Amino acid sequence: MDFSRTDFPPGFLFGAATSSYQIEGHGVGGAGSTHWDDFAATPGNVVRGESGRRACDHYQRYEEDLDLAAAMGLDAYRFSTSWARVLPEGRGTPNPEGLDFYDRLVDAMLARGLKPFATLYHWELPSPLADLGGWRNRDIAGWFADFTAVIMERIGDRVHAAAPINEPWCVAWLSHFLGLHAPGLRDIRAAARAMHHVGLAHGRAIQAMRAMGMTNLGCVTNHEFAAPVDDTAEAAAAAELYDGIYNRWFLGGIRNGEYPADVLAGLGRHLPEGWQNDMATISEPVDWLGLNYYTRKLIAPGQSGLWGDLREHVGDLPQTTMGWEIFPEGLYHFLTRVQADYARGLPIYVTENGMSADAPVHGAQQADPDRIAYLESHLGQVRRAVAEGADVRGYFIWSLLDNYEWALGYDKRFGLIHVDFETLERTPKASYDALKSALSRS
Ligand code: IFM
Repeated sequence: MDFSRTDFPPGFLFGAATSSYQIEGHGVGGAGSTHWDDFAATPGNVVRGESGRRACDHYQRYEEDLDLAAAMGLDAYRFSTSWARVLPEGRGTPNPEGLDFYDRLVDAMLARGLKPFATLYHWELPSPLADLGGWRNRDIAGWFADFTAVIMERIGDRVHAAAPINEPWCVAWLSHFLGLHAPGLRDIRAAARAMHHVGLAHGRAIQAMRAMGMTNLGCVTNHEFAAPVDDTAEAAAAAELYDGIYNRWFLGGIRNGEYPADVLAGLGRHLPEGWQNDMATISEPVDWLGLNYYTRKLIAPGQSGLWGDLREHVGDLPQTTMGWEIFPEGLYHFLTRVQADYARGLPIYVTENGMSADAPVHGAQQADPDRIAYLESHLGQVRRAVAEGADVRGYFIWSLLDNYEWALGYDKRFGLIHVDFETLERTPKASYDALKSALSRS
């Protein structure tokens, strides 16, 4: 990779990101059942019915994984805490093994000089809370604040930074309107409630952490560049609405205390009564903004004529094995947009960026030249945004390890480190070596 640390502002952090359910192995350590276990056990939802039961067995191999992260020269490690591992019933009595695990994990990061960036929720809702309506139930904000207090009582004194919820769009829209992630609902009222309650839970968690004296609290939203599929006015309107639902709803709530009018026009009548009274909590001040970015979509209106019926098309740019187009300029777009419209003095982190790729083995080495090119081109767009005034303080690669890619099971490989899911052996890929040598360059 053709860059060195001096190409970025002083103190710029390079990191890698993972999440609990995708790597830990939820079958061990007393973790409770999650709605992803239930979703995966339902035929047709997940490739081969795969779950996170064993995953990468990070729960028992975290020392080896953090050794590899530190040896790469990373400054920070973004991880998440599983609600169901800490509170198997979602509420009530904590699982001491779960608390001990995150305690050890944070200490292991610090021992290796890795700054811990914690995310409280990366999608594994405890099944007993799903039984109560999950993200459709307003009470989830309180349950989540209570979970926040329990886990942060244990590790909050040592994490460098914390954010409540990873990718609210996935938690709400992908899972309750599109039905592609747990709980697999396709229902506009459920989606609207989840779109609101996820923000409310975020705000309540920020309040809980502030009350404990924690600092450096942020949010992590995901973003997709939406372009009209053709030059019709209908396609332009569809892309604009897609952008509103995906890219403007959550940051609008969190940073401006208001939802975008174009999305409210369709979703408003499905929101819970009195939602306006929650906006002050949702917009509780944060200290940094984290952006996850991977691709662009070409958007067309759907056939039904119903509000929210939007079709995604793939253009003719090179694609990853997810079928996602590679569009680095999109990262520049979002960094400069967030700087202009939402940051107001807050620093920005790229909290996820990376690609899935199959890596042929050459000798002992997993060759992944496409990933090297992807990372290099996106880092180039970060530099471009920084040169134009965006206050970007760090960049986290998704992901440290090949892992459980949700509904796509173990087929899609995002890691800098190859994982053999039979033997669980870890093998650094060529991208790992390329990054390591770039980070050591002076
Ligand atoms: O694997 C996911 C992760 O859980 C959230 N952000 C996108 C990644 C790739 O799909």
